[in-house]
Amino acid sequence: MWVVATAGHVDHGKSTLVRALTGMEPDRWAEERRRGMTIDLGFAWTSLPSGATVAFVDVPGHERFVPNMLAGVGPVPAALVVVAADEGWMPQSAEHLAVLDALGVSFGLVAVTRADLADPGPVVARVRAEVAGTSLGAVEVVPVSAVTGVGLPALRAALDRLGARLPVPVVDGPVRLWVDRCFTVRGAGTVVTGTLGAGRLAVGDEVEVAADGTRVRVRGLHSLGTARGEVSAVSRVAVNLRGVARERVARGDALVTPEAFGRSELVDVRISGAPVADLPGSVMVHVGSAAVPVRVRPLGPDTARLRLARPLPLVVGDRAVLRDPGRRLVVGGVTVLDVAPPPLSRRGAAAARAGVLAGVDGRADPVGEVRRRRLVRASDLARMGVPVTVAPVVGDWLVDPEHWAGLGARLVAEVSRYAVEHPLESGVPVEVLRQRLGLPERSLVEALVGAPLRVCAGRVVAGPVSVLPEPVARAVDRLREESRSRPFRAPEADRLVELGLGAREVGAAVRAGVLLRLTGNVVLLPGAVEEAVRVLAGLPQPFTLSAARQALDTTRRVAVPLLELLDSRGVTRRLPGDVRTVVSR
Ligand SMILES: Nc1nc2c(ncn2[C@@H]2O[C@H](COP(=O)(O)OP(=O)(O)OP(=O)(O)O)[C@@H](O)[C@H]2O)c(=O)[nH]1
Ligand SMILES: [Mg+2]
Repeated sequence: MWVVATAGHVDHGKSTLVRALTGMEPDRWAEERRRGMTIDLGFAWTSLPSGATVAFVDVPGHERFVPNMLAGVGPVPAALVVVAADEGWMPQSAEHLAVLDALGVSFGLVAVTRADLADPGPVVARVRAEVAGTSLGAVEVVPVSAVTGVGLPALRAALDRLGARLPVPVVDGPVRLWVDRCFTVRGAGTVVTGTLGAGRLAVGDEVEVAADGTRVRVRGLHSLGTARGEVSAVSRVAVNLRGVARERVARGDALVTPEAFGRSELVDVRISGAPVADLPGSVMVHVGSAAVPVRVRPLGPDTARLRLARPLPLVVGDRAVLRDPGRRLVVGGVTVLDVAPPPLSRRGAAAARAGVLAGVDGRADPVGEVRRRRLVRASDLARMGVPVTVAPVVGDWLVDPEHWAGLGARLVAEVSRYAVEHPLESGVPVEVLRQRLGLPERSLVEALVGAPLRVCAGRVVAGPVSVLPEPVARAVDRLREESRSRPFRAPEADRLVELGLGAREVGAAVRAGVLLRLTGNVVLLPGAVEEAVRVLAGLPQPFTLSAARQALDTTRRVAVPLLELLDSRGVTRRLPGDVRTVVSR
């Protein structure tokens, strides 16, 4: 199926043409039929000579209803522009064309309607000229009369040619269905409709209401008035939702594949059609079927940061329209460049950001995106609409190679620095390195470690690799758990045996640096020594063995060799009278 939206000035014959092509009534409301004027979006469809189905989203042409028009064309990438032969080019002909251009719509054709009322020739020429400079470019222009039927076969053939040029939809991709209508059906509940541009929906699927992330289940599906078990893009679709109150969903919301989209309130964009400096500070942004107030913060000559009044499931490359509702004026087009931009808190950050954005064009650029972000999760990148082509360094973390090399160098430096700061410890806790390098996860530190450094029992240590047998590593882990509350209570000999730590195993653990031997089979965890110094330094100086023992909450069995070790390392000094002081460092 192809979906085409109409566009054009009020009363130029859009709805009449859709009616003539489809035999269906696009003006759904009694008020519309009474006034002979489209107010809200209409939907109709027909088969073309090729056998393909084309569905129309018929929009209102009246100036007052431009927001409805925007909701109709926003999610639809092809347009049927209508201009009346007897009236010619009019204000909303121009405004609707500006909207299509702002959205970057490049597939379309023009019908010069009411050709029975005036010679369409001059209007055909004018329209060609107006359209040529827009994203639509050179389009077919077909004169038609809905009254006499002249030109309708040619228009059908032209629609077929247009449809054949439309890009093949990504059916395996995530769904983002912009809601253009929402209503209740007695006995079925809430139904929303929209144009499914990518992906597929099936009855029973779980989808997310983008506005608040609520998960809902698809209870039923209709396409072109027929119940369906599954619907693939491109398609008009009506989705019956289970357990959602009618008030919870509205035009401008989107149903999305769970977890597949972010919610952006801050986006960096390129502006077309007007210098950024000329934009009003607050306008409406129209994207998909949504219309949201935004604050515009100029960055570069054609780039800006938009702050949205409510979050939207935007992706890089999304096109949107900026409109000033007060002046009823389209003020610019938008291409989304970044849906999760960095804060601009430092001085000069805005100018620097403008420099970065100058080199970004809204096309998915995974390598550039990783370079700019330096470190990013593949899943987050995918949520921004950027396909992941870069291999992760660990888990789903993608890292810019240059940044990674820099981190590696810093890691080595931090390990050396820590060794100087903490001479009694063997190695640096991975968590300490994580914090010093400002990394979000420990696994990244571990992935950074390379020879001659290695990770051993939660620490990055230098030296030859001595592989600790798995059972020994596990036993040391248990020991670490057990001694957490009383770090200076060395495990008794029989507890070591119970844990499977015989003399040989203890020896291996000591060599690997995960246990510290005070004497014989009196062992502590390496961090305990450092902690002991801290505790002892807090005592009134000098202190006795007994005071040290009590402060450390341990026994003579540990306290005696521990203090001797500290003496030998010059951390404590033994004074006459069997007292000690901590040597200030
Ligand atoms: N003679 C003649 N009249 C036409 C033709 N097409 C439309 N009309 C008339 O033009 C008037 C407006 O037509 P609509 O189809 O309602 O125009 P529209 O563009 O849908 O208008 P809005 O939706 O309000 O923007 C109606 O009275 C139609 O009967 C045509 O080809 N020939
Ligand atoms: Mg109409």
